[in-house]
Amino acid sequence: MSDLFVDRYPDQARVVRAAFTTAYIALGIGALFGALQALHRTDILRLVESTTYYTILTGHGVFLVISFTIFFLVGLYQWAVTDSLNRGPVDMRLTWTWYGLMSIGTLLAGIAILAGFLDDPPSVLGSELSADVLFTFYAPLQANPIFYIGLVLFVVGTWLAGADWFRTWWAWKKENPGERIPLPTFMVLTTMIMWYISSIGVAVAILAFILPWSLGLIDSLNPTLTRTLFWYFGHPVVYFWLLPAYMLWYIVLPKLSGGRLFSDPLARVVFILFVLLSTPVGIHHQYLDPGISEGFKYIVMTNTMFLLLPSLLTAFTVVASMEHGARQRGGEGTFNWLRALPWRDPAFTGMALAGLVFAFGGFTGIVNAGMNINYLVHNSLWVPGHIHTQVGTAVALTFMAGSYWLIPQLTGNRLVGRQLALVQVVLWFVGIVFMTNSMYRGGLIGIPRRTAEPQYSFDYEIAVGSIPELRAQLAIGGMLLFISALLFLTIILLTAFNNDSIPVVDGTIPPALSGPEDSPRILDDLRVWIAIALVLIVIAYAFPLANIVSRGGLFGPDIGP
Ligand code: HAS
Ligand code: CU
Repeated sequence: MSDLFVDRYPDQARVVRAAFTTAYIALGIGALFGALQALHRTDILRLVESTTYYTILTGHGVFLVISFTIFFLVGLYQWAVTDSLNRGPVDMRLTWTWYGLMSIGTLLAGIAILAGFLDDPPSVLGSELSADVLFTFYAPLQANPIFYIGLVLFVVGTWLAGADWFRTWWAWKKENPGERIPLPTFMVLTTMIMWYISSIGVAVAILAFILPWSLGLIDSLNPTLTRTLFWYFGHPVVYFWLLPAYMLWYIVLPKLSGGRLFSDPLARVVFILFVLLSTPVGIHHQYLDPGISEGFKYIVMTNTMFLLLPSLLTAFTVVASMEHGARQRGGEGTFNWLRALPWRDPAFTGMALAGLVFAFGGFTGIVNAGMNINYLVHNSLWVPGHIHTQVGTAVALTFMAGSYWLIPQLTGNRLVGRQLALVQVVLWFVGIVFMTNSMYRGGLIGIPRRTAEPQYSFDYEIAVGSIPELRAQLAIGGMLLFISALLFLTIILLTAFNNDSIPVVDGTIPPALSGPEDSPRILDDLRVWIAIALVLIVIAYAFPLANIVSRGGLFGPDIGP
């Protein structure tokens, strides 16, 4: 029997392919919207009215950071659990159920958003079908109920996916008593624990307040409360996008570099730290919100600074693994080993460039997290700069690079156009450098985010360039990213149909240099970490939430008749 995943687990490979296909379709739509925005904002080409800009902006956000990232995640995690436990799910019907729920949810939310393009949208469930509420969708912006119903189905789908993987792991545990959890599965389980704990926030916000309000069942809500519940979920969700990329950096990148993961125990500690610290930090998105006192914001700032630790540990472990690989390949010297890395491999180069960009995005995250300096950058174009280096490159480029390695194993087909794939990942890197450089600099001089009409056409000379120069950079960068996304989708499509070929890819994962046996077993005792995580959340949120509700009421202030 061949070693290929598709030959060992044909049924599971089918689900992973389905999830990836949905992710790629979302990527295509999101990328198109991104290109339209870049040209619109910079006033280079305006294909839509400025009011429709917000439909496009919502679609860009939702299709990319909710559909693309999370469908890729479930595909990747399905692969990781199956491959590392060496067994399929307990019941494939559950697997297809979560995929189905997530797809129906996406379809409903997508239809609600796209209806914004219609001149005369139909009325559904008592209001006009539209959802121009941006990907952060908190009140007072209101969408048609269909949008929220879609989101709820989608999230329930992800919960069932997690249940599916936990069930598979429990079955494996019975068959393999006393064994350590294989690292990829450990990563899946810890990510899902973080997701269960944090997505409760958005579920409560939607089911208890926003959906009834949009259906007309209640006529007011407390916006600070729904915003706080949103951000309770809104920070951890960024790690829900990031952790599958981390999985590829820890599991696949060391191998592609020609070596082995430096330390399995450190990787486990990193994922545990994300379980503990991802949630009690959400208020760092609300430093400028009135209604939450400074003291609570200060606690959250401290937590956020601690949360840098797992990423700094990752920088160390992943680069150490790359260096080990380079030295196995004959690399020498303090920095010269970098030249021994397999730079002609698009999967490797894409992930390495994504990591490099992530370092810069991480530094801007530290700027965001500072309570005082946040006042300078909040709601400016700096924030989309941060978003595009983080989820738009660290995550998206890693997923594309990872696809070049995974798709041949999932289809049994050889990757089409390896050279072109290399061009594609480099093009993304160049595009993002142009675009985010412009966004960061524009943000620092006060250009706002989320507007179709950034009124900055006056002749404002700054030391390093002018407004027209910043605009040109943004537009050029945006176009390069769009071309790169199209190239990626073309390569994947051609590969999917490249049937009569032999895939030349080795899907085996070598063991870590320092394995799980070098770490205490308590790392695998997930209950301990869940308990500590919950305590930290109570400390960070109990008082602010009580405060917000006591002042503004559960359903908004009682302002009388
Ligand atoms: Fe953030 C806003 C703080 C990480 C996403 N963030 C956002 C928003 C998004 C987002 C979408 O404190 C906007 C939300 C909105 O619409 O309003 N963020 C942080 C901090 C981190 C951070 C402290 N963010 C992320 C990640 C995201 C993401 C990851 C998506 C995936 N962020 C904030 C704050 C705000 C914010 C405030 C609110 C701003 C405002 O005012 O609105 C940290 O997790 C970052 C830690 C990272 C590092 C980097 C370590 C370096 C590594 C590289 C290794 C190198 C390799 C390659 C592998 C310290 C790991 C080597 C290559 C060779 C060639 C050798
Ligand atoms: Cu955050």
